[in-house]
Formats: sequence, C-alpha cells, structure tokens
Amino acid sequence: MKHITNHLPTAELQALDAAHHMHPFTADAELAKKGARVITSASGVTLTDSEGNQILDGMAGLWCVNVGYGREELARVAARQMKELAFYNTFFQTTHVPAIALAARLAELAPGDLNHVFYAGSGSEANDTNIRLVRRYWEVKGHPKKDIIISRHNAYHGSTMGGGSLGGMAGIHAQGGLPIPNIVHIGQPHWYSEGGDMTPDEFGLMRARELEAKIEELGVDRVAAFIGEPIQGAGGVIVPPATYWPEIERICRKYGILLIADEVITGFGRTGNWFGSQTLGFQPDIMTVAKGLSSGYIPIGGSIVSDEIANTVGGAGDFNHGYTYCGHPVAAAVALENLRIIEEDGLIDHVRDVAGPYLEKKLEKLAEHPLVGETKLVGLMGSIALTPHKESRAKFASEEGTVGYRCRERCFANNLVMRHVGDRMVFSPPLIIQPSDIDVMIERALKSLDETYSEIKADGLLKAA
Ligand code: PXG
Repeated sequence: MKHITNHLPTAELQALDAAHHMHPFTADAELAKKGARVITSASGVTLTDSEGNQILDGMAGLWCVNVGYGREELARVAARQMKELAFYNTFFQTTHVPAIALAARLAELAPGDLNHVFYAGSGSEANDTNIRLVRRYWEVKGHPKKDIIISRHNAYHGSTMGGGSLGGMAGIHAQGGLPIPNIVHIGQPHWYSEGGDMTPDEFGLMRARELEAKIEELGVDRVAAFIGEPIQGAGGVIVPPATYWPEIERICRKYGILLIADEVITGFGRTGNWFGSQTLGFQPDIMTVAKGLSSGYIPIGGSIVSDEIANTVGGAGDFNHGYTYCGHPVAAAVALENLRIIEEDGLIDHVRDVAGPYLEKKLEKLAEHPLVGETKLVGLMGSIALTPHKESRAKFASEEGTVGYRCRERCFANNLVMRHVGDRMVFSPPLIIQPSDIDVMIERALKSLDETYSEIKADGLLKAA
C-alpha cells in the first residue's frame, strides 16, 4: 500500500479516491469520471486544493467551521487532552472533566431551563437520541401511545434511520425503507415557492396551523413532539415568515406537546445569537446541536434538554441508550475551547453588527441581477433564489436543480464555494469573515451569476415552467 500524501499528483489521488472511497450523497460512478476536487489545506476562510487554487469557502465546510480554519488553540487543546486522557466512557457510573465542563457551559448558554446535555457524535445521532428521549418521556408519564413525532416536508435532520425519517427529503425516504413508523410530515413555511398570492405573514400562520390540524387529526394522545430547524438549512435556507414560530410555539403549549429545535446549523452564532431559536423568538424543550459546537474540528453533537424532561427520564431507571463516544473527552475539550473562542473573539456581535449587515447591503445590490428572484439572509446564513422571471417568482422549465447546478459549477470555477439546493444558491461562510472577504465573495458570485445567465440563455434554459 502506497503512503498517501498531498504530494501525489492530483490525478493519482483522484484515481485512488474513486477506487476506494464511497462518498456521501454522491453518484460515485459519475464522480469517478470527472474526479473529486482534492482539498489539501485551509486557513481563515480560504481553502487550498491540490492544484494550488485558493478558494473562498462560502459554506464554512458544511455549515460548520464557525471560527474559521487553522486555529492553533484548538489543535493545542486536542493534543493536550489526548495526552492527558484520550478516552474514557461515561456509561458505567463514571465521568470526566471535559464532559462535565462542556455540559455545564452548554447549560449556561442554552436559553430557559435547558440545563442537561446528552452527548452524541453527530447531529444525526443526536436526533436519534431525541426520538427515543421524547417517546421515553411520555412512557414514563404514563402515555406510551404518545409516540408520533411531527416534522416538515423538506426538513433535514440527518441521514441515520431516525434522522432521515425525521427529515422530509423525498430522496432519502425513497431509499432503505424510510421513514420509520410514527413520524409524520406537514408543509414547510416556504413562502417564496409555495406562498402563491398570500402575504408571507398569512402563509406563515397557515403553515403553522397545519400542525394544529395534524394534532387534531391524529389525536393529542398520540403526538409526542414537533421538530423543526429554526431556519431550514439543507432545504435551501428557508427563512420562515415572522408569524410562523410564535404560532408553532403557541400550538405546542396549547396541546402540551414537546418542541424540539434542531439547531445543528443555526446554533453557535450562525444567526447572530447563540441559538437560532433566540433569533426566531421561541423556547424549545430540546435543542439538537452539532457542527458549530466544535466548528467542525472534531465530531461531536448532542441534545440539550429541559429540567422537566431530564428529571422525568432520569428519575425512572435506566435510559437504555448511548454511544461509545458520548462526551468523548478530546471532542468535549475542543468544543469547550471553540466556545471560548466564539465568546472571546466576539464572533456573535461580529455576525450581528458587522459581517451580517455588510453582507446584507451587498445582497441588496445582487438582488437586482436578472437571474435573482430574491435574496434572504439571517446572520451569516443566506440564500439566493434563481428565476427566469423575477416578478412572478417563476420556476425554470428545466428539471429543478439544472440551473442551480450550473451556477454552482460556475462558482467553483471562480474559486467560490456556494452550494445549490434545487435552483436556490445557499451560503454560510465562517463567522470570522471580514468585509474585505465579503467583497471578494460577492464579486465572484456576481461573475458566476453573469456566466450562468449567458450559458443558460445560449442553451435555451432561460424559460419559465
Ligand atoms: N440537523 C440539521 C439541521 C442538519 O443540518 C443534521 C441534523 C445531521 O447532522 P450530521 O452531523 O449527522 O450530518 C444536519 C446536517 C447539506 C448538508 O448538503 C447538510 C447537513 C449535512 C450534510 C449535508 O446542506 N446538515
């Protein structure tokens, strides 16, 4: 076996990758034909690939590198913790300092009485925990039939059996026998695409009231919880109308069902507060966290749980659930240091008062582009709807995602990472991004939009459905 280094020619790395590495959410055979782009290093907001290209990472990795790349402090803490205590479990009446310190810090940061942390290795695992936790809660309360969890179409909550079932992605449900039983989905608060002639506020209320109708239909004695991302991320950065979350919260309280906020993307500064539920104005009973918790430097996730739920489940004998790496000491130590950086570097104020408003101004200009139907931004989480016809918010006649994919390819060619979800471009740069980087990001985005426009016009794709 060859020793694999960055110094192999790109083509050789790509051939080995194609031969042995199965990529997530990828058609591997197709990727093998063109070869994956090999990322070799990164610093700040900039990636370097094996050809020496410098790429502005408008996605913070995968919505996670909040403090930016190359932070020495995080590497130092990881090395120190590995030497001191590389691993110990938290199952059999033992604990360790990093798990304790991080749980206490999260309890301090989380709003309301969310004072208890059940650790996981990822967002998907944490959502699997949530399914078992809310069902167990109602079992202990004497309502074992209260086991249905209501979610939304086009939600993303991970891709394990539980996470994929909670999510509302048709492509995931189509493979592997998902969703698991007793998870149901209602409409998403996506006004731009689905709001028709309603005002955003009317539409937000209408979609929230689907929850009430669903509870009535199923019977309140069957419903355990509602789960939602404060702002849908993987679904296209869908910012709900202002009426939506307060109404969802009212309905959950009225019927006494648990409210889970999936903060995997929206947590840890992304929206200009510690948590997205604070920005959107509601109080959950459980929050799912991952990604920005460690800025992606090491895998860690968890469920932050209310006093009521933790005391109920914890007071009723063993909760038969856990992962080897629950509260992994190295991951917990890195996460704690990451939270220190977010706080001491003032990154949340930077998002809310500096980078967010600066980007918002630039987006106003970008919204004038003929291909752009709307732009949305909360904190440093944003999206750009592409359209053949601004006024009517029309979709393209081509299969959804055709134009978005082309735009993403143009971005990549122009050294900007921006993802597409269907025909919507999404971005979520590292929170450390400076106005000068934002200028570069917008300049590359505009160039890519211009090129996409010319390309689809030439190919006859500039047509409304
Ligand atoms: N909840 C939310 C809200 C997420 O965004 C998960 C749970 C699952 O977390 P893990 O750590 O198990 O991946 C996520 C993950 C995309 C994309 O294409 C988004 C995610 C993951 C992979 C791709 O936008 N979000």
